[in-house]
Amino acid sequence: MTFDLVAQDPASKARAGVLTTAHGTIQTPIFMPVGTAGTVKAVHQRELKEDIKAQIILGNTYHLYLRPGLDVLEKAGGLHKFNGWDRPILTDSGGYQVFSLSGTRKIVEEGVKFRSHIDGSRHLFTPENVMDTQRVIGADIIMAFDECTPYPCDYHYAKNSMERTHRWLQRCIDRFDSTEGKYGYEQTLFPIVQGSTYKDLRTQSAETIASKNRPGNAIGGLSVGEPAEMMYEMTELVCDILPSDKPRYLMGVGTPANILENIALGVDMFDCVLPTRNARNGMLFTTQGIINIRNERWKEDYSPIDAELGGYVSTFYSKAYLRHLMHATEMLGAQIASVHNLTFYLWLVGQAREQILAGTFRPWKDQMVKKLMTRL
Ligand code: PRF
Repeated sequence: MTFDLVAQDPASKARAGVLTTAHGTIQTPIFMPVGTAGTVKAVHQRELKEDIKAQIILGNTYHLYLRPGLDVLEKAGGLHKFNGWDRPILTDSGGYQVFSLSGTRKIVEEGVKFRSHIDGSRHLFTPENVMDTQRVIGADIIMAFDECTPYPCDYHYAKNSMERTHRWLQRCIDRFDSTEGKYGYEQTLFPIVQGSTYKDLRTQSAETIASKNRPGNAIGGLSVGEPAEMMYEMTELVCDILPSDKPRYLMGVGTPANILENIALGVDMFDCVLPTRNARNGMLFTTQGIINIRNERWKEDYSPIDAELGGYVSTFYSKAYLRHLMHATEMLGAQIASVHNLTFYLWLVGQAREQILAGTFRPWKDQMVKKLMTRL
């Protein structure tokens, strides 16, 4: 994997780059649609490519390991072959899902013991077996096994957890470096900065992660309920320590405004369930601001969902029709809303990139953040 920086905004820390993986290139800054169980919910591959213009999608080790399981994935030839997505894929390690999804879990030095949220069966994730699992899934970028601390988190818990995440990281690296990809192409391991909302811990974690000298780095443990200003403070501190010639990935972020603010601080990659999850509840992100399509206000609004955004679903279908589908709990409603929101997210990061290349990102961002936060 290689990363080439192509531009730097003069009035912020925003950068534009090109990330090259075995399954193609990614123009950064980029947003990665979340495809937890090997599918971006309610979205066809063809729509992902042609309408949304996704360049990379995310999968989850936790879900794929539990279902369909490693045998099915390995016999398919990996996740790319299984779901038909031939562009880059990144998998999260399970270090977050195991905490947010499984009912009972126990953290020990060895790893995390947990019960499946599907059938209650017992499992153990360790840094080693999580690397092996991600080798079987075959994503281009794989994530280290970490613990994402909750917010708020007391200092001693955060410190102990971070130190364990660092020990786990070394075990991930040892396993990753002594194994090979199963399908003949290169995979890359990204380590993850933790440290909760404590500046000294974040500094220590970012320095530790930077010292591992991997091709890319991630920032975890943020957007877990802390105020946005606190998240930006942590991102800025960490970005200033992580090497500038490597991509920086902020995990699980966020709203359109969060994404623009973090791009301004030097983040290159994002993922979040927000555009797809909220779409299914009727919340749409548009070029005019945020709308709840279920509201009475749109009942007889026959104008396109978002004429300015363009793209197939956003210009073809009207607000009134989508509102009707949502109220009738028609599946097509979830499909249209998901494609629209993802088209918007990919458009937004594409615009950010254009503005960085033109040297006008900072003023554009300030004005855009205000517009996008408007609730219509
Ligand atoms: N760690 C991992 N995945 C994540 C996170 C994390 O801290 C977050 C935090 N927002 C989202 N996804 N492994």
